[in-house]
Amino acid sequence: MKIYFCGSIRGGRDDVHVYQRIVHKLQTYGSVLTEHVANMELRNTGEDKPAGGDQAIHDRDVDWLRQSDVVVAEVTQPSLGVGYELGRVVDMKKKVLCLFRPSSGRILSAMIRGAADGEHFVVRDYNEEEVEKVLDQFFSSLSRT
Ligand code: 6K6
Repeated sequence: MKIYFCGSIRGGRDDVHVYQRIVHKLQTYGSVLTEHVANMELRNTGEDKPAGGDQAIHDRDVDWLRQSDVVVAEVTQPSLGVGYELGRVVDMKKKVLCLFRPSSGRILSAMIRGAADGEHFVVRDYNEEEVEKVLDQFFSSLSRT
C-alpha cells in the first residue's frame, strides 16, 4: 500500500515529533511516499529545497498524491500546503484521514472539518498518546471495505 502523509513544513514545524510518530506507525502498513515531512532536519525556511525549486516540489507531490492508495494528514498546525493537498485529493476520491489535536487550543478550519463525509474523508480528534491506536482503527476499517 502507498501512503501519502501530509504535515506542515513552511506552515511551522512545531509538531514534527508527532509527524515522526505517525510516519513510524504508517510504515507498518505500507510505504510512506512523503517520509521527509517527518524529518527533524527539514526546516521551514526553504534552505533544504531540492533542485527545480517549488515547481518541482509541487509537481512531484501531486504526482505522488495520484499514485497513493490512502492519504493521512496531521492538520493541527495550519498549513496552506496541507490544505491544498487535501483539496486536490478530495477530487481524486481517495480515502483520507485527517488527525486533529483539540488540546492544541486551535479550532480546525471549517473547510476541513466540514469536508468529512463519513466515507472517503474522515476527520478524527485525538490525543498524541493514542495516535497509534487511532491509526490501527482507521487501517483496520479500510481492510473491511
Ligand atoms: C524544505 C524546506 C522548505 O521547503 C522544503 C522542501 N519542500 C517540500 N518538500 C516536500 N514536500 C513539500 C515541501 N513543501 C511542501 N510540501 C508538501 O506540502 C508536503 O507534502 C506537506 O504535506 C505540505 C506542507 O506544506 P507547507 O505549506 O506547510 O510547506
